[in-house]
Amino acid sequence: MSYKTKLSSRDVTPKTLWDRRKTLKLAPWVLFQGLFFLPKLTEARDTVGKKLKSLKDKLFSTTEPLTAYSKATSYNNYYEFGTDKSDPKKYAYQLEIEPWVVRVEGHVSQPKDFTMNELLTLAPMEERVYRLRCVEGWSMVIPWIGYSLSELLRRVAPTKDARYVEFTTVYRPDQMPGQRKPILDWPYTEGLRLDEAMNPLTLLSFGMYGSFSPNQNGAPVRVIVPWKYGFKSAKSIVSIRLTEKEPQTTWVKASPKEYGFYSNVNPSVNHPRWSQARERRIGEFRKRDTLLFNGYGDQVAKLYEGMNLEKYF
Ligand SMILES: Nc1nc2c(c(=O)[nH]1)N[C@H]1C(S)=C(S)[C@@H](COP(=O)(O)O)O[C@H]1N2
Ligand SMILES: [Mo]
Repeated sequence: MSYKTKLSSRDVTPKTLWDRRKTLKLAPWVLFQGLFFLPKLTEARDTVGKKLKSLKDKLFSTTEPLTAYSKATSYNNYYEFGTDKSDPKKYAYQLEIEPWVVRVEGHVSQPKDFTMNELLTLAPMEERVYRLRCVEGWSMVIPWIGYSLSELLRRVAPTKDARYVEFTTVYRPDQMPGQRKPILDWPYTEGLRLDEAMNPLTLLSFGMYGSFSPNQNGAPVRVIVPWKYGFKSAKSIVSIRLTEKEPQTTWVKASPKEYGFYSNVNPSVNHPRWSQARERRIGEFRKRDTLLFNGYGDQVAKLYEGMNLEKYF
């Protein structure tokens, strides 16, 4: 395999974040110049990162046209930065992603704090073009970069009591304006059953479109669970805990009638406020039919054999 990285944690610092600091030094001058310089400041806030090398995966990748990078990075749900779809891109630069440590704990034989450098070199990076569908009815096709979460979980050796995995997003109200309001019960947590987490489709992701992910898309590390509604794919993760009991999740706590623990994409089980039968692919005008398990049934339908998917929604 041609994979090689010797990335230091410095490499995770997006170049333009550094540029931003430089730009801020010029702030008094810019203010003096007047308002028409402001768009430039906003531009400099973008946290688009450095290139991140990967091998192209064909097995799991869709060949559908990609969502435009500009759309995928500016129309997001990341409530820690606000509930508006444009808030994450506006405010996510405030999150400091270096240094970063992910604690893997709970029912594992070898709990460990992983540094970003350890995570970035743990397994070969793959580019996987996945669909991600939001429960609100929009979807995107994104070339994510990462490797199967199972690579990480295998290394900590889950014990026989480990049946679920809980993901926790960073809690930093000083850097995340949405966390200063009681929008959700912070920090954001999500969960999967262990066999779902070990399914090769479940991606631990560091980048997209050939580069490290911008903050609004979950930098420096997140999961992508492409057969479930978008909110199952937790961003900016600091803890991965293996548990015996089904973990409480933020959305189930917020509204158990609307959000279930499983949240598998299912066109025949509607959300109380939204039909799940169809979806709008960002960048397209006409709606398309939503597919069971978001089209990943071949890989994941067997996980739910014999389960009533209306009860376990
Ligand atoms: N921590 C955290 N993770 C989150 C969210 C959030 O509000 N906070 N929103 C989720 C939802 S609803 C969606 S649709 C996806 C969107 O991922 P993307 O911005 O990378 O497209 O992120 C998910 N992960
Ligand atoms: Mo979503």
